[in-house]
Amino acid sequence: MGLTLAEKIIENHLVSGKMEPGKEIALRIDQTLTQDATGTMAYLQFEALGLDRVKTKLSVSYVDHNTLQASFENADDHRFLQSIAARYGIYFSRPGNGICHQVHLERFGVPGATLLGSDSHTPTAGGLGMLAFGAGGLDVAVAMAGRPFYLKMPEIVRVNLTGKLPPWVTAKDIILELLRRLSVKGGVGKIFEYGGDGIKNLTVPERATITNMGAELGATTSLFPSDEQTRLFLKAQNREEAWQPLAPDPDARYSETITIDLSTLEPLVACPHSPDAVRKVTEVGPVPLNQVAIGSCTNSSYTDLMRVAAILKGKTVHPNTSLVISPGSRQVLLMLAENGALADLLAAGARLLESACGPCIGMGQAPCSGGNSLRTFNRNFEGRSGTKDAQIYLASPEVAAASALTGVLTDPRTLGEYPEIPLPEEFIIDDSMIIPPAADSANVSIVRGPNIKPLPRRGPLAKSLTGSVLIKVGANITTDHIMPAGAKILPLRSNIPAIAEYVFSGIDPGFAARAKEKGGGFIVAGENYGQGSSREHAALAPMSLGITAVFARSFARIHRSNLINFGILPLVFSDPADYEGISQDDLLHLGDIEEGIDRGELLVENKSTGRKFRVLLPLGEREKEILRAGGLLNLTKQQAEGE
Ligand code: MIC
Ligand code: SF4
Repeated sequence: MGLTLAEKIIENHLVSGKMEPGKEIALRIDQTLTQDATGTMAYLQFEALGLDRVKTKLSVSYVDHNTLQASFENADDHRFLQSIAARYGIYFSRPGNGICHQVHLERFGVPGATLLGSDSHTPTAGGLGMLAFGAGGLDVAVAMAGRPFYLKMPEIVRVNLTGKLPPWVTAKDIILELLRRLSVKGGVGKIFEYGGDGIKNLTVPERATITNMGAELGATTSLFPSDEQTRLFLKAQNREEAWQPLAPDPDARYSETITIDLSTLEPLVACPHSPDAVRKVTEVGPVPLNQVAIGSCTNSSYTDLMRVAAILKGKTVHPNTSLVISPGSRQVLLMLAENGALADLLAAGARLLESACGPCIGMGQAPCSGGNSLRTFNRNFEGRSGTKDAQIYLASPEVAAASALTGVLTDPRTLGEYPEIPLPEEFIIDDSMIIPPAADSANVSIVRGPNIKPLPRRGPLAKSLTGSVLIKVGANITTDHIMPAGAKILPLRSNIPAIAEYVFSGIDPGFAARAKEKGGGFIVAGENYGQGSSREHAALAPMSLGITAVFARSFARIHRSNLINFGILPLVFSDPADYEGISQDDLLHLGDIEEGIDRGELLVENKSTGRKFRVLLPLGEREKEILRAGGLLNLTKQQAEGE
């Protein structure tokens, strides 16, 4: 029987386990990436493992999230990251060089290799035929130490793209269509492998828009084959030697096949407050827009912004709408500057931001109160923009540019002829903002400012747990709800005691105080708890407040792993109805934790109501070991000492 492309790459990197869906597998990781908001913790953890140098083929540390520098914290983090990169053999992409996923695609990605990144959109590199996963910082630290990455073997779904996109309909509309069909839970436990004759016209940046937003489906990752388009992109990046052709076997077997006829698609938009609330632009109608924001790791490539420039050229942004543009990388920005497109954007009234995540993570450009903002980004969770009551819509750069001119949500097909922008034959190559690892790394001293606080540690596994339900939340709670980001909170990512004050602050400002007063306790949640970002702070900060278990109807993959990594029990209601029987402040008791970990099941007593119920704790062997050791850091150290 033939293999899918994902299976071929997995087979090449398999350290242990069998490629059977649901079974635990361990994969050798070739490359890692971190960004600053998750990187500081990842490197503190790597440091705690006591190695002299990273053991990957390539590791890159990017600075793209915390670049506002409203106070000293961000700059302290940057300096720490630069010194630690030099010390441990890591490339350092300086602030201003661009968004990690965009730059990685341009300068480092390799078809057929594995990539682990401490950011949920790491699968962007799948657009280049790379098998790329998002994970918590600690998982990345462990991979930098040369140890494998463990995951459950996903099911492989084939997404068959047929036909050709009509003018003004884009790669963003393909992934929005999938979100419309499958929802933010539709990809859990799955790899989406793209194929069909429709892919041959999609360039690597377009493919990367699709694999990037596969994260919003909850997918483990997404993958395109490595073909002529891949070769052209790598050649234009002066990296043709990294290319190899890669494709699934003709008789590969997939768990499911989804077909999208590209010629039937229309411009789509995700409405507030979820990336799967997708409708046709024509159906939603002319929503007035206070802001249009173009950028983010989803849609800020050279070709994206060239199309935007072509649409705006000679015109003026609507007086009621603020247009902000953050180019994905310095390469993109340099090219726009050299060919004059930047002048067209500025002349039209665009406000230029630096090449970074910016408004996507609430780092500035918060919309006005109650305002509507149309963005080319990938997430529109409530409050993420920095304005609690703002309404965020997600669409393609073409829809965004057309709407910036009219001031209302606009179908770009009304603009006439579509500006065809081919992939350039050569990108401007200038890696001077990427600092290679120091040659005399052993002599580099690591610089720690006052914002770099020591790693919080946790004790061994408890025999039994008694505590209060500190909060009860509904379904699809994101890590932005648990551990918000934005200009005020994000600078505290290296300072767990300080950031812990903000756990659940957007939905329950009293949470941290209550957790401290009660000496910790439990969280109760509905389905898909912890979807969205990979930030391990959504586990680490609750851990530091004494959270020892989360009861949920189901968990999102990365967050579940993060909870386990920090020794927090991710418990699943065996009868989903038991969720209804619990209230905030109920006192719960869990006995015999160790046995529960072995058996994958625990008995819970609700001391407030007298009810008893079962919860499931389905764990792989490795996950059991992590929990028994009191977390992944403890386990990795124990293993290293035993060798
Ligand atoms: C995001 O898009 O939410 C982030 C910010 O990039 C996160 C990482 C983080 O919280 O630092 C992600 O996607 O993993
Ligand atoms: Fe940055 Fe936004 Fe991409 Fe996250 S989704 S990496 S915040 S641009």
